[in-house]
Amino acid sequence: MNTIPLAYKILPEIGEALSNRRPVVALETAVVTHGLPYPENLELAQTMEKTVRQSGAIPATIGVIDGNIRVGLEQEALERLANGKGLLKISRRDFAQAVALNASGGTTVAGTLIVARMARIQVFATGGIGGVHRQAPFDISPDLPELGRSPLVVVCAGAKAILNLPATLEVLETNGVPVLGFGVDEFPAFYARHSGLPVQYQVNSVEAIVAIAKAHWQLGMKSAILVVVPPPEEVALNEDAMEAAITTALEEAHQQGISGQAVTPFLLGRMAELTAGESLRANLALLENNARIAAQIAQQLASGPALPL
Ligand code: PSU
Ligand code: MN
Repeated sequence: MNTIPLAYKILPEIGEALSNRRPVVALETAVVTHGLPYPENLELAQTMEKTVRQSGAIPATIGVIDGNIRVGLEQEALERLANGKGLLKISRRDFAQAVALNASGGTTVAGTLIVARMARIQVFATGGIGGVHRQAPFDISPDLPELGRSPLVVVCAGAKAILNLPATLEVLETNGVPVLGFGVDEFPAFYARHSGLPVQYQVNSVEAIVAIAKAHWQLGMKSAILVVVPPPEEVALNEDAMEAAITTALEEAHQQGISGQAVTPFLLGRMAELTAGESLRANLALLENNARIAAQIAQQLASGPALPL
């Protein structure tokens, strides 16, 4: 039987940083290909990379270009993902198709975790993770089981508010993922700061996050640590306005028979329209905020002795 050589490329700057134990932060690209409109998506990807650098770490934006799994994307590759046609949304099930058919696409949280793990990156910044869908409780994002098997600190603003958040927290627990609130005791609702759901534990410093992450992995746990950060106050949506828009978007998705991988992009797109761009503004600001915090965590993690991973 023929096997396909795993096409995997890492940019030299990132490879060097990793071998010298310098701080690196992984960034996803499904948010570029399927989460945000052009040109905001490209600007966002560039801003996140810049923020990571300014905060003292090397950005490793992950995606698939012409069947090559890439750790680090040059400007041209990033532009293709932001503005190209026929791009895949790549989670665990989708890599083989992309590699075998020389396709290109953005990696989701699940997809990015798989690649970051191969590259031994320990910190990852994203917006909102996937989770359990409200109308279809059997539709559980592959992000959740992947968090259960990826030893990384993942910084996010909770799970996207379009989801069933209590069920999402339950499935995180099932998968052994500690959920730490950064300066908050409540799970944020992505666009909004409050969900009414408690986090497992509130941490008030980067040092505390790193201490817990190290203990977790030294105990032999293979799962991620989820650090949740509410969106910045100035851009956060009011909870009631957000819920009203979500209800409308969910009804439309149901009426139009949207299913599978298309559900999340459809809902995010409609949210932006229904809130006259406010959800988009919040989304961009929280992504940048998360990139900055992730870089600080990466620095702190890199400053101690190497972990047995
Ligand atoms: N966060 C955002 N926008 C996004 C996503 C996350 O702010 O578009 C993407 C992530 O890549 C996440 C994916 O992994 O949506 C989840 O999709 P699904 O529900 O189909 O698993
Ligand atoms: Mn799904």
